Amino acid sequence: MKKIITFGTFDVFHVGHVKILQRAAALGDHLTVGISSDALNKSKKGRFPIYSQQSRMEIIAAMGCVDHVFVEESLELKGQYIKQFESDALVMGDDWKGKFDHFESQCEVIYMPRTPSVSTTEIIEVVRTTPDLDPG
Ligand code: C2G
Repeated sequence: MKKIITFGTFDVFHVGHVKILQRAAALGDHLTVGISSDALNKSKKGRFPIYSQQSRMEIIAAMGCVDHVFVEESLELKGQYIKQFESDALVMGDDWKGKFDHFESQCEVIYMPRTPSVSTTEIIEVVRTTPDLDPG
């Protein structure tokens, strides 16, 4: 059985997230997803995600292609998570290209092309700046 692991925040869930999870799952038989904790996001991006860690976990866990979810508490623990979940391959979007090559001694490392023209940052910006969305 080939076990895949991937990581992400998956805030304001969108089709780019769906696609990477489906494509990651298709590379093996079992998919584990590490969801960045709220605290990790705050330290990494300077703000909390829009959706709470609990909601983000529930959304990802509800996907048919996902077998297991857990909270990623620290970026530095990736090696330990790969070991703990006995992952054969680490899959990440290519915005992370080259960043995780040092895990090649532990498992296969695969970068997948990002889905173009969709991002959480852009969705937040559109909601923030579109007057027609303002109920007031
Ligand atoms: N993604 C994608 N296409 C998009 C947007 C995102 O393929 N249009 C992918 C990213 O490349 C990533 C995954 O979806 O592999 C999750 O994206 P983010 O939530 O932005 O993840 P990030 O905050 O980069 O967290 O330990 C690493 C971090 O937890 C990754």
